[in-house]
Formats: sequence, structure tokens, C-alpha cells
Amino acid sequence: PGGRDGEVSKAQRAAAASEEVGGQPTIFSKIIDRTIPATILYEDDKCLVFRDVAPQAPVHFLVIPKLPIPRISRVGPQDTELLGHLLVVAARTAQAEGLADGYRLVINDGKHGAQSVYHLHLHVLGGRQMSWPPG
Ligand code: D5M
Repeated sequence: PGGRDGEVSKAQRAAAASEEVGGQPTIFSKIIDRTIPATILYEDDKCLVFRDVAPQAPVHFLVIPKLPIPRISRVGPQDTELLGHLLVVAARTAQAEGLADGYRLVINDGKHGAQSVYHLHLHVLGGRQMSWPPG
């Protein structure tokens, strides 16, 4: 597939992301385009990292792709490189945040995963002892 197919795919998936929330862009799209404020820790052409507004640990930030993939269960082989990039950025930002004793990475998917924002995001939580299993 050439670049044209890639563009079609992006448009379709942006539409899919909107459908999940009744045709409105998610709050994370508004953070990407700076319509609403966030405490941004890192940004590049593919992703954005910002602090969670309702932190569940002393350090709690989110890593999101700029491409509005709605949820992890919607990804395909075309997303492999992007997903790897998000993990590398998560780990590097965790290091920059001083989480040398470890941290928790979480992706919530759909209803049973208690996902509330339908724009894919990795939670990074640290700065305290985590327990297992999660609730
Ligand atoms: O988690 C969605 C997360 O997004 C949740 O931890 C709150 C966070 N959130 C929601 N709105 C904002 C804004 N405006 N800034 C920063 N963080 C936000 P989920 O995995 O979907 O349940």
C-alpha cells in the first residue's frame, strides 16, 4: 500500500474515533491542538505526554498518539511502530520523572477496562508502592 492508502486509513480511523464519542472530538484531541490546557511533559510529531488531571499516584501522566486511535483493541499491524514509540517515550519520561524504583503502565480498554476517554492512552503511575491485582 502506498501513501494514498495510508491517508484513507487515517481518515477512516479518525472518523471511528469520533463515533465512539458521538461525533465530538475527545478531550485529548483538544489537548493536542491546545484548545484546552494541560501540563505537557513531552511532545514530538507522533505523540504527546501530559499529567493526568486526576492523579492516582504521586506521579501520573498519560502518553497518547496524535493519531486518534480510539482504543487498544482497534490497533492493527500498521500501528506496530507507533505503539513501540509510545512505550519508549513512556519509559524515557518515567526516567525523567525520577521513577527509578519502578512504575505501573496501564491501558484501559472499553467498558470492562473502565476506559473513559476514547483516544488511546498509556497511563504511567509511580512514586508509591503499587499493589496487585488491580481493582
Ligand atoms: O482514563 C482517562 C484519564 O484521563 C483519567 O485518568 C483522567 C484523565 N483526564 C481526563 N481529562 C483530562 C484532562 N483534561 N487533562 C488530563 N487528564 C485528563 P481512562 O483510561 O480512559 O479511564
